[in-house]
Amino acid sequence: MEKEKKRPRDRAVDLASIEIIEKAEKDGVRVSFFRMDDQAAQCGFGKSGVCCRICHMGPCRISAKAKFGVCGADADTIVARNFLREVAAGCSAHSDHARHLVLLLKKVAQGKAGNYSIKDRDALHRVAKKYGVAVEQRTDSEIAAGLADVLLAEFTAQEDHLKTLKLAPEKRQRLWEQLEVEPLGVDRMIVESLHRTHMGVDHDYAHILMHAFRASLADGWGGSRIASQVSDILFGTPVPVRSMANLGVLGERTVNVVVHGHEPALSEMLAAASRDSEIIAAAKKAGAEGVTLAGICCTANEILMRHGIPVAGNFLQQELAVVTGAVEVLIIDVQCCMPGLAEVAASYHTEIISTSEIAHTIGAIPVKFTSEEAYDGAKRILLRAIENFTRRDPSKVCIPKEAKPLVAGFSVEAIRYMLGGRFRASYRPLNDAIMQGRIRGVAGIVGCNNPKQKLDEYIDTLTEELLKQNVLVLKTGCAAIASAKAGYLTPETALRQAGAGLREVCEAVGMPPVLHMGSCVDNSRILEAATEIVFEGGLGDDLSMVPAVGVAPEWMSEKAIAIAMYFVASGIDVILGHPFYISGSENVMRFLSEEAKNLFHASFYVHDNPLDAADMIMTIIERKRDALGINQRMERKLFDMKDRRQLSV
Ligand code: SF4
Ligand code: MSK
Repeated sequence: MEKEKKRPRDRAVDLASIEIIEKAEKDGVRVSFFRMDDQAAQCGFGKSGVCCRICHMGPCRISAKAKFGVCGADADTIVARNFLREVAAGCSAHSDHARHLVLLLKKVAQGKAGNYSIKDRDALHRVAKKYGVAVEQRTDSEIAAGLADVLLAEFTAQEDHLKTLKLAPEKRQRLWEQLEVEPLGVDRMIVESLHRTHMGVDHDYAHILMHAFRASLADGWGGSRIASQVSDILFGTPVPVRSMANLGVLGERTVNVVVHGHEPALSEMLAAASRDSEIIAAAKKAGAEGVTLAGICCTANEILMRHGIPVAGNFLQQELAVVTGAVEVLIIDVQCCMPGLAEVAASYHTEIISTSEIAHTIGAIPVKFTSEEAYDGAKRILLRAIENFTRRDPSKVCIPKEAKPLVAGFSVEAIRYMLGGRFRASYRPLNDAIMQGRIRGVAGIVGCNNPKQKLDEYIDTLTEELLKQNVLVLKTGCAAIASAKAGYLTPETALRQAGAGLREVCEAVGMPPVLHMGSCVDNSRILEAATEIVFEGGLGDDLSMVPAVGVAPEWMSEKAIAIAMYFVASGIDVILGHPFYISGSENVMRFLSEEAKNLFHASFYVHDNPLDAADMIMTIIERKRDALGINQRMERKLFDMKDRRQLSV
């Protein structure tokens, strides 16, 4: 029997996406949702992780008939090796992103980086001190040069453990030491992952998985943490900022330039150049009212957090933006940029411009971008978009009306100021609210979209449910954009959904209950916020004791696997909306769900239903509260004026 055809409203929850999926159908354009249908019967061996093509005696696949590959590898070895390779790829993506930023910091220090500069001196000094780089009697350039060298050594260290590990709670550092999972240099950890999984090297699934945890720590406490810190130095530490999200941010009468990918360096320059009087005059001359710069995925998050540039959409909306027929130029760099974009763009006037040396796409126009002349390069791209505006075909244009207001920009520092005020900035009010039970705990909802799931549905349902249950929600990546589109990133809407305790605390300190903390590399900020909670005191002396959970509801990328692994290795339980490709090995599954608990005091849970996930999250949070003894204390304690005053400092 033929499978029932999916309707656009079965594929997405937001009206803008539904409208444009319908348009894609009418225009006969194949976007990811339809290509997913073509892949309907996905390979069972691949899904269960038992397909091995690591050497050319294979490919081998494990089945009831063939329990071993040609070399004798069993399902445990093959599944674990494939898994480690995914983790390594995820770590490499974040870490290469970080490396480019550190190299840019070095160029800035040398005065060789064109219009780039140190935007946030406080961040420079703050980070330098954390890494033991002298700041007294030194110029900013000298500090930046010293810091860049220390951070570059985090990638290349051969025998020393990552310095960034020292930013973790003491108890967690001791645990990593005891388990021998303290990573050496990031590059070494990734190279070693590939070596270990080469044919005929590491065959013990548990040993392989321990290295997967170790490599992931090099990402979470190394690459990702470094990327966030250096971005703050170069582009500014985010503070709360208002903006809009969804395809409706595109302009009917403006030149629409959409940036997509992950690296913030070019988009920072585009943000500045789009306000250049020469560019505005050129746009007007071409018959447009101006230039609209908007973002997709995590580049969107980077320039949203720092400039309030609007967000056109999350991962599965990248092609939909093109299908509106109203995008003059879509600029891509690295990670999550679909190769299908060029084919979709061929049906419209949109030009796809790729700017990363390491990422070319057939059908996209490669434009070399150097830091030395980044501003002029950004202007050239904008002028190209303006020229292309004259080729826009009005008969093909359909811009949905939907765009929701939002507040983003919640860095760890911004949260500290909001909680305590400028002069008494502190996480104390948050810790107190958790101890008193008004906030039950914290959930980090992160990650991508995946056409296997209805776009944003799981993320939105889970967010709504956790707010009701008085859980403070931290967001990054495409999950944050989903919440923006659903209206949860405005304090007003989210507060209406929040339970009484959470609402009371958020109103008292002037903080929304859903906090957008940045891009997927900024998941390190969630770890940092959890670490602040530990340092503040009263909620245990390790991350595993804090009533906090990580969730990746609609994840798809290898980076998401690396993130999930470093959360667990840091002591924070992770709920996945769908499983890893490991079901072919009972041992690997047991190791990640049970043994990890013994080792790291955290593990993985899979729930394909968001309400079941919410139940699991509440169970974990309440278990941790019980272990801390704060549930009993709360029963005895009535709120008094002193408590309230503490919350409003
Ligand atoms: Fe097959 Fe072993 Fe080669 Fe993998 S490494 S392809 S299991 S022979
Ligand atoms: S962009 S990794 S789809 S969050 Fe960071 Fe979104 Fe996931 Fe890419």
